[in-house]
Amino acid sequence: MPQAPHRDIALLSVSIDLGAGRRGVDMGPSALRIAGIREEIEKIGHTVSEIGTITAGGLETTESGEDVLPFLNEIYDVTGRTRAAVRKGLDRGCLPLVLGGDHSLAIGSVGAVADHYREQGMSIGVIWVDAHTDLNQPHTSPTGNIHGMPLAVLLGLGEPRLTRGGASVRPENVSVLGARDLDAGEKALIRELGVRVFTMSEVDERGVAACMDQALERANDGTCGFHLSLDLDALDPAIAPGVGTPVRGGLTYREGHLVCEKASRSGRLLSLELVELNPVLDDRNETALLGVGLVASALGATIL
Ligand SMILES: [Mn+2]
Repeated sequence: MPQAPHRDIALLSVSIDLGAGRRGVDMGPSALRIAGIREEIEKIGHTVSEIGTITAGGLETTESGEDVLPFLNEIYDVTGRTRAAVRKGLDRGCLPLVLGGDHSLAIGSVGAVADHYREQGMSIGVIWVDAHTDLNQPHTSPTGNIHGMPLAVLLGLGEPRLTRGGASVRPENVSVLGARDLDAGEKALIRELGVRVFTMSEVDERGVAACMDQALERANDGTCGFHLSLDLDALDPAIAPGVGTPVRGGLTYREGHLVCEKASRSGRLLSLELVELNPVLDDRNETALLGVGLVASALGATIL
């Protein structure tokens, strides 16, 4: 197996939990740093550049607003700042790694990566590893929480302030892996758009390797590479208790690692993020440590 080539990793913390229904994921980036994320990346042989810490207003002191979508204004602002920071990392030739924070931040991170490559005449794919599909729209969401909507936004659907009037990715280049808790509106949208969802049933049936290979094929078909969005709730809550919205029946430790190892081995990874870590619900930072290991695998750490 070839070693991952040396990269300069642009590390960005986005402390936000306003898109989630419960508090705590804003502390995710701190927990990941305590778990040694920088050191683990450097151990692989990469260098790390800090490109900033983005902090959302506190829930108690931020206007929720009168919109259907709670905290839309603040989330719009945070995703805008995330977008700018990730662009800065890409302009420097770095591979962006974003630490969250709730999944709404992906609107900014993936948006930035798509913009960056679109300006060079290229498009990107997305592999979304998640217990949910995050394909809700304001009219289909049972909660209104924006962290259930980012993938729809990236496909150009939903609140116009968040989509900024366009799509960042094409449905044929998007796959969700690990899903097991979908809302009715999301199921309808999946059929309508042709987004490929590798459910946990399919992972059980066919094996995670076959599913990930197919996700990689889609993500790389006609694109310059792909973004990997890792929601820690994709992993089974037995090994990842520190997440905001745990759902039973998730990926095992090794399945999670194999997904990340395959992402690395493809040689086509453009950027990634690790989101939805909730230290308040975690047990001695074990979910953060798990997340650090997954990121290391995605960036080229190998067993042998
Ligand atoms: Mn998610």
